[in-house]
Amino acid sequence: MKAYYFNGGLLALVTKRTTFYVGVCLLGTAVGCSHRAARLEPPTLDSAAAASAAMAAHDTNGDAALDENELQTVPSLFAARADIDKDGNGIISQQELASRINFWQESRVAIMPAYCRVTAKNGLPLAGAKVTFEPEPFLGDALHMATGVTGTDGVASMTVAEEFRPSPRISGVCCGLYRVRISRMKNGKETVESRYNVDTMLGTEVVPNAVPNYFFRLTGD
Ligand SMILES: [Ca+2]
Ligand SMILES: [Ca+2]
Repeated sequence: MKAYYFNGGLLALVTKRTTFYVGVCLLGTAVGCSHRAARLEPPTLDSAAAASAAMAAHDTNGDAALDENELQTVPSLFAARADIDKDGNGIISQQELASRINFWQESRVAIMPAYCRVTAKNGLPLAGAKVTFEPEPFLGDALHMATGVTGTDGVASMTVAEEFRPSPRISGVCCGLYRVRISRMKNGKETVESRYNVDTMLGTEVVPNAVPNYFFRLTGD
């Protein structure tokens, strides 16, 4: 078991990557743990600027909110809409998005483990697929792309590049909104439909302190 320490006293405990349904345990302090703490800082995001940029890019009718039709163009927000739409009116307002970004920041979680399970149309694990989490452009350049490759169990352990990690032993993804691309090349050709990679309709939110499992079934229909 590995322990990841976060500045501010939050701790996630994660079992080995081959176990998809891992547990995340949150502790108010690191008291009682024998592992050595690594000081990590979460990326700094300007929530107001990011929410404004999201509206500039996707609010086509100019009402400072994203309705269901507009959300269809932002896979990550569409996937996370139930959690971000706090007043439950079916639209994500500029303020609701800014509040969600503040929620990531206030969590003080610097990096979260993330495990993706990918299955093919037949429901079986898709091995050898490259999974990419690409930060939504409206979040600016503070977040970094994360990648992983699925094993025979269809599970990929996602991480940012080593240069963005405080230690090679610490891997994971920063909290945020990501477009998800899944690619599996064979003999130089892409075997996964474009709507899962170059024209992706997949997205997700990496939520602080949530169970770090992400499931993508490529339905092909
Ligand atoms: Ca709108
Ligand atoms: Ca709302």
